[in-house]
Amino acid sequence: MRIFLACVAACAASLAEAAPSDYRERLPEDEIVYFVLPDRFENGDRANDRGGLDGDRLTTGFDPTHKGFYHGGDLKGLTARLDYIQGLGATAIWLGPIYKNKPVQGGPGQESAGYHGYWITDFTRVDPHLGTDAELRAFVDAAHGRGMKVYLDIITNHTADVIQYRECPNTACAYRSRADYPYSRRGGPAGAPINAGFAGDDVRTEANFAKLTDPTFAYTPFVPPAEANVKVPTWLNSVHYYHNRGNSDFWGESSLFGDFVGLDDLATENPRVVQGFIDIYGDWIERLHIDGFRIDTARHVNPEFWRAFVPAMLKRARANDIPNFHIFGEVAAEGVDVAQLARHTRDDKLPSVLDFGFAGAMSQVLSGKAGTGLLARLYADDVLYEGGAPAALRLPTFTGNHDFGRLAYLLRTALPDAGNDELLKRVLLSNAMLLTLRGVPVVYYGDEQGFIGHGNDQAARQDMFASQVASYNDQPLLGGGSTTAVANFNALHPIYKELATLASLRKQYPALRRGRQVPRAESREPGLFAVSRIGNDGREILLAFNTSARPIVARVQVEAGTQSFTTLLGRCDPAVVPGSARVELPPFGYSVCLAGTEP
Ligand SMILES: [Ca+2]
Ligand SMILES: [Ca+2]
Ligand SMILES: [Ca+2]
Repeated sequence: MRIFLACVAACAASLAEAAPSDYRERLPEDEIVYFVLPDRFENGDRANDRGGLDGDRLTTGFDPTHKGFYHGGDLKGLTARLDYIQGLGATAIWLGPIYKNKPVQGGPGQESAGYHGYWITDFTRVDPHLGTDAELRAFVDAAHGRGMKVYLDIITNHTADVIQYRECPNTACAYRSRADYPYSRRGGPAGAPINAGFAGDDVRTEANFAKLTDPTFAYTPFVPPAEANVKVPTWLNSVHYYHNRGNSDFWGESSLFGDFVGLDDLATENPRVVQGFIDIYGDWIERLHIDGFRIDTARHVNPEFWRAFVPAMLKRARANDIPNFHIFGEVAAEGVDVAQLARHTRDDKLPSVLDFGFAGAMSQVLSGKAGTGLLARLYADDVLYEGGAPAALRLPTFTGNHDFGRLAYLLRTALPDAGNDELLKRVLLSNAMLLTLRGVPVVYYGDEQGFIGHGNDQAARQDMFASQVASYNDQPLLGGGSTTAVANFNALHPIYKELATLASLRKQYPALRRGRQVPRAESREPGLFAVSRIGNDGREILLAFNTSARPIVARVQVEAGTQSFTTLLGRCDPAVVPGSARVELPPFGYSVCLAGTEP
């Protein structure tokens, strides 16, 4: 086995050397994605830390001691760390939004900064905190030079919070529905008639929206004079292109028409808005030849928008010789709700969606709150996606993220009595599942260094470079003696090394990327989960995982034609009875077994 693993590393290295010239030929399911928030990764230029602004943190947004402000990371720093990212086995980078943001938002005492990138004012240029347009180009070129792809994070649902409403100067504005505040009356049914002839927002023509001239149907929206021209392109500065109905309560109609905590919700039914975003993001494809988009808040935009936007982006990509441009949407779903995810591939025609079902199932299965049958059910539902099970091979899978928190944090919360040793075993097991089961694995930066965190959102966005945030630095990392008070780019970290090994296997065996997945074993309680991945050549790879704290010995069904197994990882019993193999796993252990005697 040792000799063989050496071969895996050597083979993978030679593959990687051959890769750079033809990275564009790889299919989306061939990638291993690394998701990074550039502000939190590496500071390559201290001169841009304040984004070219003067003043305190409420002006510049910069305060490296506060988890809600800019910390100084930038594109130059990220570019300098590409060796580290590629060494992990990642083949693509999902870059958090890099467009110019409103530096600081929030009421008195509630301020925080746009360090995360989701509060855009200028959609056409790089935020000065993160660097320059030229530095973004240098980053993309450097990644491409290594055969790595770059996916940009895009937003069309909202801009920064610039528009305010006269009716609620000091409080949050509650959502006002189309029934209670119709487009046809000012400020409610008893108000003056306005917008004569407007046929409703479901008649999505320029002629119809030309009749929606008065935006005071629900609230009286206005832009503070100092921010009158802050948005780019300039059409975005008109309140007419927004819904202006107050804050979403993430329920019913408000999910599409409400402001995301004050962020200005765009009227994405309006053809001018559709064309505006086709131009904005088509231009980024043209300028940088990037390889795909991750779409933020996709479920808060109407399906018709995506049905126009997605084909336009794919066309633009093909015109720029990017045949495998990947687009995946964020449909933030609670728990395991495949129907909701799949709906957005069928109705919106999104090519793919982030697999929130996998994430939801993994936190339950890995914490022992659910048996592995939950995963079996998840995969059985793959047929619901547009394109069925083959389309599910392209779903980006993940176990934690920048919004709801890292898996290690979720497991610690679910298992308060578990020590770090057990937590580490559970995390290592989760990575084996992430890298070998169907879907495109996404590693959230810092997971590979044993980052845990104390919560979600800001608490899950630790610094890779030496942090000054007390509530990050007070926590020992998994798998080593380090904390976030020092830089963590340790290629010898046990989680990093495990991921690199798994990534090598995934690159070497197409069945782990493109092979169909056949269910083999599931359990009502924590215990065995097994599937086979079967490639075009018919050769089987048997994957077995033990989510329980006790050893497992069991027999699982395998292909009738499989006559023996060779160990790729863990321990594989070479002897096979036609149609049945013996599986033996230690607590939280896993095995990857290849049919046949030759690796
Ligand atoms: Ca910097
Ligand atoms: Ca607003
Ligand atoms: Ca919306």
